[in-house]
Amino acid sequence: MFDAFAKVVAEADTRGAYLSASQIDALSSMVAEGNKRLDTVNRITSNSSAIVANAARALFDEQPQLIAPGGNAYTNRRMAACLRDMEIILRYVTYAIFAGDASVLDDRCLNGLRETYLALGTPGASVAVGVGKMKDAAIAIANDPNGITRGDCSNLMSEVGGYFDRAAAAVA
Ligand code: PEB
Repeated sequence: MFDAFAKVVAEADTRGAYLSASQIDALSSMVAEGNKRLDTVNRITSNSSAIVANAARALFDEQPQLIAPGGNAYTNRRMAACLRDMEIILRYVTYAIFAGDASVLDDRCLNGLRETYLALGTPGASVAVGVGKMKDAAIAIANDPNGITRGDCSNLMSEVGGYFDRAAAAVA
């Protein structure tokens, strides 16, 4: 598991090189913009229940077969497992945002997840749709200019979107 700093150090070390000026510049701007990152993690974390519940509702509206008898989220046990899975994925996305690196998401959440869903008979494509809905909600909440110092968060929001896309692509 890496964060953005450890990733750069590991990369330089495999080359036996000092950190390059561009690597230092990139990390120095990450530090300078760090409050945006922490605010983003904080906003997503404190709205996580709503993000998960609304995404699941929207998914089941679009794909009612999931909650019909015989569906993959039918019965409270499967519904609970489904909500729990979405919560786990969102939690790892917040870790990746915090670390500025996807490796924690890859190694601890996404690795083998497609195979798990295949084995369970859970439709990965539907999970991916749910993740996409969490992405939209998370970005809307994180990027809301109200109640916070205003600034340009476009790079950070595309980074955030990238983590959700990565999760969706891993199971689709
Ligand atoms: C992954 N999900 C399920 C299981 C596992 C995961 C390992 C099997 C064990 C169990 O049932 O608890 N666990 C989960 C995860 C990590 C982990 C992400 C990462 C670290 O450790 N059903 C639907 C939707 C979808 C869904 C499409 C969006 O209709 C999910 C939610 N996951 C779902 C369901 C089950 C499951 C298990 C329904 C239960 C499947 C079953 O028992 O039939």
